[in-house]
Amino acid sequence: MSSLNWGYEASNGPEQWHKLYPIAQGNFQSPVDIKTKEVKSDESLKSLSINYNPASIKSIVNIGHSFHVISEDKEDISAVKGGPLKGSYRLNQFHFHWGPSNEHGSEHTVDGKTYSAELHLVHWNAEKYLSFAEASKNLDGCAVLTVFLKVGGAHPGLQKVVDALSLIRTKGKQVAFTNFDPSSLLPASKDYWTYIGSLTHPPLLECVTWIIFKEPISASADQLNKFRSLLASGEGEKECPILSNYRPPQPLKGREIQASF
Ligand code: 3UG
Ligand code: ZN
Repeated sequence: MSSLNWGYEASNGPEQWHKLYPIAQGNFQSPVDIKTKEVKSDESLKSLSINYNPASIKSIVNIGHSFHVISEDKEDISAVKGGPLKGSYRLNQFHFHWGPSNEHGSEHTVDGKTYSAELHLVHWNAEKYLSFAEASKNLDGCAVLTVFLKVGGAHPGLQKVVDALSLIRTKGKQVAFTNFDPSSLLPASKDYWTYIGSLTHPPLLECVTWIIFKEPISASADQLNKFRSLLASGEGEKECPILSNYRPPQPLKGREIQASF
């Protein structure tokens, strides 16, 4: 494994990352298992204020181990504040994690239960820092809103994303993806758990206030299968589908998880 080719295979996957990224064994790593009996209900947690503007969404790109839907990074046209957050956090991109079948795929788990996939809406503290890169070097630098996906009815908002995947089938492909409302991917209930942790893949920086919605959204088996039809290989290379891109839960190491409810 070189710093350029970490991945999710046995040879370059989560069990190997610590060799190049020693922080993989740090004290604030993500994801974690949420043990609901150990969670503290926190009355002082304010309600979240989520303000997304469909005009902030610009493009979708295949990055080889996943795909990102990219939000304009210029101003706070799409941002989240309140809840456990001090200040306003600007949307940078959103992406999903999934597994080889719908049995596994989420990164966080709830009382040991895994979901089929997990959505991450990634934000950075633009009130305090100048860029995502700078923010990610600080414990209060980033905030990731997280939504679990379970198999059920097709999700209309997700379908717009899924329909774009055929245009970015191979690594490095990027196309315009505009006028999409990220709020369409949020569950009805805004009840959440929150804790301090890390990015879930290299560089694994400990910079994230995780905000995890309790209520999952549904996605159809067809929609989830289309995640697995994306390729990790470039155009003209031997086809290699992205079957799995989740890290399993890491030790909590004394951290507390709070509930908003
Ligand atoms: C993320 C997450 C990232 C990363 C990562 F942007 F959102 S996650 O939401 N899965 O925790 C990054 F590593 F794990 N980065 C951002 C990748 C390298 C560049 C900076
Ligand atoms: Zn992620």
